Amino acid sequence: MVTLALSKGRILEESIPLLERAGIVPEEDLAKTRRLIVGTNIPDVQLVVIRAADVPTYVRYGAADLGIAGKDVLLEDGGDGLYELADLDIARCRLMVAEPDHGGAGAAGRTWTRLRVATKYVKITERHFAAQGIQADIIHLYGSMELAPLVGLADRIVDLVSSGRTLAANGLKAVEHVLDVSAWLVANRAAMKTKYEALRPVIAALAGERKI
Ligand code: PRT
Ligand code: MG
Repeated sequence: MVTLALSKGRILEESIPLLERAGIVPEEDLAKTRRLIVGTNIPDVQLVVIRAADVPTYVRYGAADLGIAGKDVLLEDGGDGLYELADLDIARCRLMVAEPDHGGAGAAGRTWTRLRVATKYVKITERHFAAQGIQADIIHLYGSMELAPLVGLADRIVDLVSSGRTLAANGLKAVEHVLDVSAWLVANRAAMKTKYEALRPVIAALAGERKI
């Protein structure tokens, strides 16, 4: 059995047409089903649909042989035990540093001195600022980073931007580019040795070389 882990949410939306082009047809509508394990038209291929941030963990431990995950999630995870096989060129966006358009609430009444940055991407953000010689205090949030500078929780945020509408709607502007992001096909390192014959056609189909 080959198990492919898919990221829920916006990567899933773009993974569905990718599977279709690869000739892999899920037995249930992935956008609607409540099942977490879904079989496919290929007898030895099954899908698991999980939180985006959990994909590297499933693949690392071999609970899934293959996975589709954003480069943002992979870099933050560190990628131990994984091979990054192919850029699937879906779910494209940019990881950016952003700040209030007009100075913001943080600056005036604030009691802290060091730069405060709110983000879901603690490791990537630490590395980004350290590379510029800036010691930033990183505030770890799980979502809605755009709110943090508006209520004086942080000076800046590091978050994903695609159309730019979310930043604009909250009076923020992108000031630095951190990383170009897209979803990648990843594999468990051990499975690439022990199950290569089974994985090969699935990898080739997903990477767009030939239908399964
Ligand atoms: O539910 P969970 O907490 O696990 O994740 P989530 O709800 O934050 O995001 P989800 O599951 O929909 O997908 C996350 C993955 O999609 C990321 O890891 C990226 O690889 C990829 N991706 C691509 C994006 C975006 N584009 C994106 N624009 N993930 C999030 N966004 C958000 C961004 O955080 C911001 O709030 O969309 C907003 C900005 O969009 P614009 O168009 O207004 O600029
Ligand atoms: Mg979500």
